[in-house]
Amino acid sequence: LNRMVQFQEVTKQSALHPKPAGLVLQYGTAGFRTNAKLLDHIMFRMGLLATLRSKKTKATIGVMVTASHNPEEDNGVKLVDPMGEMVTPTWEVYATQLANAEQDDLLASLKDIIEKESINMSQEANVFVGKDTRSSSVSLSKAVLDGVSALAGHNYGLVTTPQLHYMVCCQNTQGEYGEATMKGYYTKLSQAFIQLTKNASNCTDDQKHLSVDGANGIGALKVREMESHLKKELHISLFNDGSTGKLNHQCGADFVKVQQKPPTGATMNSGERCCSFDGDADRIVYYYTDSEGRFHLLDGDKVATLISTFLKELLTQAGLDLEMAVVQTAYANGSSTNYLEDTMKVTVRCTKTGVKHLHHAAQEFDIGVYFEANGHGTVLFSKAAEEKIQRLAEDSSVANERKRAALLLRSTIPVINQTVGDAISDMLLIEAILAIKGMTIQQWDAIYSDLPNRQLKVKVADRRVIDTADAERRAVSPKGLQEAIDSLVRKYREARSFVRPSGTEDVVRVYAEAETQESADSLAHEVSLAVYRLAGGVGGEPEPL
Ligand code: G16
Repeated sequence: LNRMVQFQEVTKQSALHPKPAGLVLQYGTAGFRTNAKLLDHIMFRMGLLATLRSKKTKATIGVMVTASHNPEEDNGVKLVDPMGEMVTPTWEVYATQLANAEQDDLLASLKDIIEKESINMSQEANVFVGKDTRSSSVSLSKAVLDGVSALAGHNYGLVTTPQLHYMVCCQNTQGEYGEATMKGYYTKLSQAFIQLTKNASNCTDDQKHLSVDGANGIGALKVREMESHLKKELHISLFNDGSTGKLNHQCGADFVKVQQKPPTGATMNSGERCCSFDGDADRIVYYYTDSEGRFHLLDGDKVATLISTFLKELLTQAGLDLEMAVVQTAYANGSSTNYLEDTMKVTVRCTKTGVKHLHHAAQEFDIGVYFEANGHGTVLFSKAAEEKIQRLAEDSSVANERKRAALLLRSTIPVINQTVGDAISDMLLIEAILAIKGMTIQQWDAIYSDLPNRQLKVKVADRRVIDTADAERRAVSPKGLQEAIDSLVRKYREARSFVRPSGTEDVVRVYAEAETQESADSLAHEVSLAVYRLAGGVGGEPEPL
């Protein structure tokens, strides 16, 4: 009977969230993403699916309503699995199936998933729902809750994406990872930060100052909430705080990374350290302008290098034999990969775009540092690694440099949000490392020099005609495209280029790097033309830069 009542409720509620007939959407790189007007039924159905996933795993599941770095008019939804990671790929397939079932087939599609996964419908469910600051997020998160409503749910309201991942993990580890409240999150991270920065000597007020671009989004609100917990150990000047500007418009991590220029709204003094979050605060990039007014970007690759250098030095000093690797994607600047492999001698892995792929690869190591060049990433410690560090830190026979290194490693772990990339947590970690190493942003930038690069987008009729292999570094279809790219790349020194269909926008992305900016720009343009001609471009041939 219980089950029947539930299904009746689904039918009743789903009528309030009807699917536009014929609309087909895919669960992409980070969930569903499109114009907010097309998403009401998707949200309702993801509420249903999250409830099923919760019953199946007997654990709390998260649903985050956000379109992250995409424009304010867009929205989207990502599902969060029990340990705070992205939902497992088989369930992405269910998500697409459920999202695209026509209104009359919804119940059948739901039952199909219940059967395939042998879900016990009388099992209790718990779903955490969060949303970003987009105006559409209010009604869309209500639609999610309607989907969950037959069962139990917890609405966190406004949170950053990584905060929601964190809450889910805390809840499912019965508090072992932390307390599943906002206060718990701020307290854990800020106390760890304060503890860690005690190891920095002679830190001046200037060095404690950081300018933060909040992308006019949720990250800005949450940095404000965090500040009082930091006990003046970090002085933050916040701009693009959402009070006037539009979300992600001419600001935020994606804008800064792709445009290679400062966000609007920034008041930057020369040499000053600044960073940008994206619209749901799971990415961060740093930058400064030099005395000649030149802009210097420190992207996810530079962040990964800084963090892995810091950790590797400590591991050596502590005499700990733990295998550390850095996980990147095809977008990683060639100079960063060379530096990591040849100079630092760390293992480097390359995966497809999407933090879920990097996260899994990083889990294979004692310590896995993963960052996409766009600034999305974190550090994972295996249980065994955490235990080894803990034991050494507690060992009273260990002294001096070894002891200090072990204690530092131990205090580093709780600053990090290991569930997913987190701009706030990454910011605290980077700030702590710079303070401890007594390093300026210029010194950090000088670790290696980026190869000039360019990212472009090409509109095509159907981006699915592009198929890639080798972690998206080669195009296997359409025919002739990879050969065309190869011959264009050969024209330039130190050049590399690849193309891939975006999973969050209806475009094909083009990346090129080369010895000079002129070469990178012209290679990117020529590859865009090849995509346009061979993959069904629309809207006119791409113009040169
Ligand atoms: C999402 C993913 C990232 C990915 C980015 C761009 O970021 O979480 O892993 O790099 O989309 O993906 P694509 O090139 O496929 O459009 P976010 O910050 O928007 O959630």
